[in-house]
Amino acid sequence: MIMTEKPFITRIVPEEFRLDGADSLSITTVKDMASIFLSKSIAATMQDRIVYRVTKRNVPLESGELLQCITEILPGDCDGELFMTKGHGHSNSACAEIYLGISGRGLVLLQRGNEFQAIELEKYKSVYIPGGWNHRTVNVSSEDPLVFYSIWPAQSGYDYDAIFRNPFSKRVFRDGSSYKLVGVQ
Ligand code: S6P
Ligand code: ZN
Repeated sequence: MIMTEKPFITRIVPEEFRLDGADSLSITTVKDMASIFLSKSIAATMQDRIVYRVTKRNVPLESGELLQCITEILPGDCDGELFMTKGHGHSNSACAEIYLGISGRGLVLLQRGNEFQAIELEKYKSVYIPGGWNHRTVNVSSEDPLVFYSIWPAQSGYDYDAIFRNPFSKRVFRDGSSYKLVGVQ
């Protein structure tokens, strides 16, 4: 079994919203989320818009190891539905996760069966996501990016189908200078 042997550091680069020491960058556009935003027709007209960037530090995907990343969700919306991550569950449903707000204002949507919660995320606030809860993050600011740090077990895995098997009960839309949660039929 290959494990991380030596201590290492990462650092959040101020105003660049990325993790120095990360070894992967992924960029998600509206096109990548065509099946996720409610308005498929408007999504089709803004396919190249970047919704979020993730810089992640990889480690061996072994028990005991920890992954970490910075997610930057840009301000914006698709026909009023605020920019957000795709959302997922962990393939290994025993695995929890911690989000720590770095800057901006957001909401963490959490769904387990019929249970739904929306928890506000802001600078220096952490949200503990227990295993078994699907999670998605929404940028509720119309001006600033939402930036947060995540740390989770390397053996979590990503289950992106989980949000289709058990959709979030609410979506988040712009409401003037604020936001509103709208129930999904
Ligand atoms: C990983 C953790 C985050 C998300 C990232 C992007 O377990 O929850 O790092 O991967 O915020 O979201 P998503 O839903 O596209 O993976
Ligand atoms: Zn996760």
